[in-house]
Amino acid sequence: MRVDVVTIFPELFGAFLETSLIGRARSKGLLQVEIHDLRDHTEDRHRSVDDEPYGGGGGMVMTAPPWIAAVRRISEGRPVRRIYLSPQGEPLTDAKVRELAEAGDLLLLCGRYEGLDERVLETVVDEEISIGDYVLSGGELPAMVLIEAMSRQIRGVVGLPLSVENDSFRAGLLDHPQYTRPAVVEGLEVPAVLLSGDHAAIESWRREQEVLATRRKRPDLLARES
Ligand code: 9WO
Repeated sequence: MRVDVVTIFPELFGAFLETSLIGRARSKGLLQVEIHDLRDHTEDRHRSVDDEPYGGGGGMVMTAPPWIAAVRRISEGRPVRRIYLSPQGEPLTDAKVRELAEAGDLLLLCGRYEGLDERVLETVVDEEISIGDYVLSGGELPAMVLIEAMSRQIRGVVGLPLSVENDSFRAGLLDHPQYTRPAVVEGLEVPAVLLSGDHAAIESWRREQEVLATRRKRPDLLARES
């Protein structure tokens, strides 16, 4: 899968793209990520990308022409889903991540300031996605969240297929608690069943813990199931 990203802060993606999971996916050829500087698609001497909002109100709005030029040039002649990351978007869920990971190539628009001129959305954006109900300073972190979540769903990216299969949300439940050495921490022991060697008992304990954790921390997930 190929993901193109348009931003005025391309350097924000450097360490992210080189690090573990994403770096491995890219070097295996399973994921291709191309970062584009919006300013490379401006026509004026100052490479400007923002202007005052019509109607006043302060702050700055990103102008339409560089965005329209960038998106058209990058997606020319191939099918690409063009996605704007914004708080006004459709909420990102596990199901949506899986859908996008299988959808083919994507182009992510990372806005800044008070957002994009609405005519960009009307002409070169297919959908708007939100990673949660809060406002950040731009769409770059949400783009990285989306890329990382999708990359985990691409076959061969995560080492053991089991570790994705067992992920939280696969069954609509939260994960069970996890323990590793040492056996005692601050006087707290590991649940005895995990040391029993009884794999069936361990499995049923884990399933029970998943339901208990979900009921206690995210009852809305159980309500959604039934
Ligand atoms: C900034 C602002 C300042 C004064 C009054 C209103 C305002 N709205 C915004 C705003 O929403 N800016 C956004 C910054 C414009 C689009 C890029 N930015 C962004 C994306 N912030 N948060 C996101 C985001 C994206 C996806 N999921 C969650 C948050």
